[in-house]
Amino acid sequence: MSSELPKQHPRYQSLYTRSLLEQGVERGITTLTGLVSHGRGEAFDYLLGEQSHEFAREAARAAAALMCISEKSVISVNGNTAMLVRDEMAALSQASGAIIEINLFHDEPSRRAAIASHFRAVGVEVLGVSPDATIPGLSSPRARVDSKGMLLADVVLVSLEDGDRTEALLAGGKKVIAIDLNPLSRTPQKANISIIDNVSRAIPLIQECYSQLKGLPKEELQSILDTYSNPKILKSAEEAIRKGFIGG
Ligand code: PTJ
Repeated sequence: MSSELPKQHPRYQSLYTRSLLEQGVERGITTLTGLVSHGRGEAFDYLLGEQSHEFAREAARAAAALMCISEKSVISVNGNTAMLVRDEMAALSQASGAIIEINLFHDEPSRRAAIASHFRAVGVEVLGVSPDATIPGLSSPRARVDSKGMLLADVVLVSLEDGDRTEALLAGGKKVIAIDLNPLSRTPQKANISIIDNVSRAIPLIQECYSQLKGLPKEELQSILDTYSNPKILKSAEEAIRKGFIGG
């Protein structure tokens, strides 16, 4: 499908991204609901001018500082992010030592296996192929986790989902970094650090910041976190979306 897309089309990137998710559905990785979620994300991204804003950069820097300090970080992957940012997640995992764990809302063993083999194709082993534990206090299928993964983590990076798991992870004493294009969504509202940006740009942003911050003294990293205000970031993002993107 992607080979048929005209590269000179003004919306080529958008068409390419859609075709990736279409392939994800065909391969049993992405759900049909995932396509609906993507459409909602696209609308917000359009209003943001399809570019990373200062509020996303600031949040990505705080996220990287948190990952630098963290003892054990986990990057959570679902059916959309597996297709959109597999290579970027793999690179961030390699740079930071964070583990990648599958976590699904529409849970099917075949989807877990398909996502794991999609990562294995680039040499990455992920957790969550056969979940053997549950996140306490969470009734949704997202509760099903690997006992060696996010349950033991101090920092969890989540993208594109509803807020229940974030609340349960926070209640379990973990710090949550969220990536979501909708600042009004429950996940970014509840998370400690919310990157309001397209996941395709947000993961490379975190990685870029991580490379810059890695090796800084813990006090300097902590001061980035102490001066960070998530409510301020959410307010700036909402204002940018309400104003809409002009020109560029
Ligand atoms: O693979 P599964 O079974 O775990 O299911 C994954 C989906 C995405 C279907 C599931 O988590 C879901 O239904 O999510 P929601 O409730 O639709 O929330 C998705 C959020 O992500 C919305 O706020 C969208 O605006 C946002 N979003 C969509 N695409 C992107 C995005 N945010 C960042 N980057 C995107 N590319």
